[in-house]
Amino acid sequence: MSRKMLLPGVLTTLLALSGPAAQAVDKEADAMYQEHCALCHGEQRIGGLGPALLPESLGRLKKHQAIDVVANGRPASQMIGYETQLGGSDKVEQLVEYLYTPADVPPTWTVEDTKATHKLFVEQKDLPDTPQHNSDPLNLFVVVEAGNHHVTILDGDEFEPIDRFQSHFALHGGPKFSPDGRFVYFASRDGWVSKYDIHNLTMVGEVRVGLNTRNLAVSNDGKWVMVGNYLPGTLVVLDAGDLSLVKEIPVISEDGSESRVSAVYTAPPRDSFVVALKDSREVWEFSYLDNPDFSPRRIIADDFLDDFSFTPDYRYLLATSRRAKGGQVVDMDTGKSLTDIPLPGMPHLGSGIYWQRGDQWVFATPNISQGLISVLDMSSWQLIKEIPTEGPGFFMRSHENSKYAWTDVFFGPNNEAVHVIDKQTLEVAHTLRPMPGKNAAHVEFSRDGSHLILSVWDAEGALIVYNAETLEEVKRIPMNLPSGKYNVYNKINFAEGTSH
Ligand code: DHE
Repeated sequence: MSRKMLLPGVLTTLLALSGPAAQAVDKEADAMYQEHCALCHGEQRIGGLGPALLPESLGRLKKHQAIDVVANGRPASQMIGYETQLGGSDKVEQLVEYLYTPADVPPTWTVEDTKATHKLFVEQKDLPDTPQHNSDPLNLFVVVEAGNHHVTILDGDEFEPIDRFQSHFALHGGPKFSPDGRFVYFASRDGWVSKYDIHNLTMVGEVRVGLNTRNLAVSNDGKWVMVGNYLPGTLVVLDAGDLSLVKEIPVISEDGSESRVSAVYTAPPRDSFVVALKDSREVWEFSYLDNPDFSPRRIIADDFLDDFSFTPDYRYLLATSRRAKGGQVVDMDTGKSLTDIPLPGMPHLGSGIYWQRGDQWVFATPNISQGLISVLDMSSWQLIKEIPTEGPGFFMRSHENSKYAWTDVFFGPNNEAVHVIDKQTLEVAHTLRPMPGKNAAHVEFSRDGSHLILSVWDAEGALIVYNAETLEEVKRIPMNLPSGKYNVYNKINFAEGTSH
């Protein structure tokens, strides 16, 4: 089969390009790949029906896991096992080694490629504007199932699924909602952006905007979606209505160097997107009022700022700073760094939350490389406390109606534990081990904060619903690697205690 027959828009572009060979490619493995894998994963390994199989995309999959998938297949997917067809385990290992070797022609992605992938499954005007289900549309949870790449829409009162559908491979970052909560937008690590209608329980459309995507944000006027990419280093603006391409913005710093995008966030009170750049000492802000060209405002930072959280009014940005091996507070109005903050373990900052403690507002975040929660005073930016945990954590959550903040122990031997922290005393009030031996992580509260859902992040895991006050288990729903959960009301209100 000719290369151009498979993915015309994409491959024509790729084949026209050449680049320096990064590493000698194993010709025998390449032949195995072309015979058995290319049809679904693309002849240039950039993905097709199946995910991209490039080192840039496989970073999260350990080689032994890849060997298992190639040999035995992936349950509940179209990926079958290939050990026999390839001729034994040595061949499987040889093929996997090839997948982890950079391509001889560096992959590229262009505006034409994006346009060629754009699909609308249904015309929005043909869909009813009111919910076609009986659940409270604002108390639904969108649950990402990482194990077999599905999404469940869960009723937040009964905790019963009302829909379940396949997602693109490896969704990452929180799905983001239209301001009225009707639509939800997903980004996959492979660059796919999908739009789903929660009122009609139907997928509206999709488009692929890059080869390796970080996350997306939706403007608070509901008009725009901005997506940040590692590969290529671009920001992509889509029309939030039909996902058509509005603009692709190459990320070039003032000194002319290129950068990847770490993450993009919406700052509702500023009517802007704020972008963290991985390889540049700049923060970019895109106002979407009177800025039809989406020209960036460049804030020149003292350091490389990897990832952000914000104060509730979005006046101040809290960033992890590479040089300071901690954090920095940047005043978004003046564009000046205000102060360094002590964040010793390079947190997954988007996970930081804030709450009122007495008459003081505090910001708290887990740290990826140290088992402690950093709690800071949001007016003086002084460290109030480092709360020791049983290991480094990823996520933290609370709700304005709850006296507790929940955090996980994502890494290390104690990852079965979740800590429930008293928001006033800043002490660990309870430590739960919902499924001993299995990683418990990521919590989201219901709209009124009366209940919360915890993921047991395991192939034989579960969603566990707790009463937020008594901490009693209310329900357990078995699930394959449930990861993030997102409550519509909390998300569209940028509620206290949840991620933005
Ligand atoms: Fe995430 C959110 C970055 C690894 C699961 N992650 C985010 C966000 C950023 C980020 C910037 C906030 C954007 C947003 O929500 O729109 N994550 C990174 C990394 O840099 C890191 C450490 C390495 C990487 O390869 O990307 C990383 N993240 C992971 C994982 O290994 C996790 C645990 C599993 C996975 O799916 O890859 C993971 N990240 C998540 C989840 C969110 C997230 C579930 C959304 C959290 C939320 O509640 O909003």
